[in-house]
Amino acid sequence: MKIESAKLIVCSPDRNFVTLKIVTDEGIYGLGDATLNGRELAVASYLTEHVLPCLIGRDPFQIEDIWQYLYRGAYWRRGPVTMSAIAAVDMALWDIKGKALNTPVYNLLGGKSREGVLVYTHANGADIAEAVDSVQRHAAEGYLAVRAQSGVPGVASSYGVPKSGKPYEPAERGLPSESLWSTEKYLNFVPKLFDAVRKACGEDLHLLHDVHHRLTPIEAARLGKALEPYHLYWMEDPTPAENQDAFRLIREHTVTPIATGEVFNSFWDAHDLIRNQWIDYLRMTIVHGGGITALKKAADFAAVYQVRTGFHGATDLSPVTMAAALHFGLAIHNFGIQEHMPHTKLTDEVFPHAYTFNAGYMYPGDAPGLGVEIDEALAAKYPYQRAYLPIARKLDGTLTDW
Ligand code: GCO
Ligand code: MG
Repeated sequence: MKIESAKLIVCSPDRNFVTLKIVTDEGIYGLGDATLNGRELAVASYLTEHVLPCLIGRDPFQIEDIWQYLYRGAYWRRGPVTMSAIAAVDMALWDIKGKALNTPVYNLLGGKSREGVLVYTHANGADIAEAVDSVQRHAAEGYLAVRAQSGVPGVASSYGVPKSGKPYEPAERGLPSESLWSTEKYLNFVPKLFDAVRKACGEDLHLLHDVHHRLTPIEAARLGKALEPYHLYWMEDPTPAENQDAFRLIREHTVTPIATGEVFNSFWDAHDLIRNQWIDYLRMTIVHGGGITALKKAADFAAVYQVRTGFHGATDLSPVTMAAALHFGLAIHNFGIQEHMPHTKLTDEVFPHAYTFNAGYMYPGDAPGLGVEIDEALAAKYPYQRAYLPIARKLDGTLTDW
């Protein structure tokens, strides 16, 4: 079998997605996600101009060799654009191999290690009462793990809280919007939020919280300590992670579990965090981290240190990445939890898929390959629209981490 052609499908059914389709001379094709929220066309161009011409004629079964060819062969290494492009090719090749061998991708990764993939979803509210209500509604839908975010009094447009009654969506069409941030108000507020949520929801529900990279290490240590009575499943991205050593300080002060890595694009971004056991969950994602091939190596390294996976799964990762993450999570031994932020109905129509949700778990389904399709005619009705993630400023106007 040889790769005969490859093309990109850029569409915007409620939000932007970049999808790679690789077709073989035997008529089998594979899909890969190449979506990098707010920088979509950079990856599309990297693929069409520089990667796809090199794939034609290659054996799609040589997944490892093609991965090395695109990573080492470029000479210039890492970065979210490069690694998302490699990831898209990698996902499409695993999809092709599964279809060619008539088996789901989880079987190619070692087979089922569990029956279902535990997922968490997002709850949010403008204030504590709304946030508690939202957590309870998601628990009633069957979720066993819920991330809780709330508007912080005195801070307009807090992270994770939608502006209108719509579900929270990180990117917005048009130019970047600005949101406000106050560490002082946030730090005083969050323990009150989790006190209320725990009291209302009982001891058994797994609760998570995303700090979204906004605290210094010592501030994060204070938050982790203050949240200990509510035994969170994790505190996410407590501080930016360029300096991996920053997590040592947090770790020395709190037993609240720590998850990080959704913005990482290479195993090396996580290497010190894992080998020093400064984190509990690795949040890298298949689309931004170089694909299934790269993440399998990262997960196996993490397993040695009892670090588990907790992969990113926001709406900016397409159903193709979601499927890949579910096959991956079903197969690897050190799986922890998978984020599930459901896509809109329209997105699900553009990407019909075999995966399902039931009673707190997701299932990739038994279709060969990844089990996701793309309706190209429908996708063509929703062309790309420029969109950006917001930026954040402190109350005095200083630009800070969003
Ligand atoms: C999460 C996230 C996201 C990101 C988004 C950026 O934990 O789900 O932090 O909502 O902000 O994916 O594109
Ligand atoms: Mg996050």
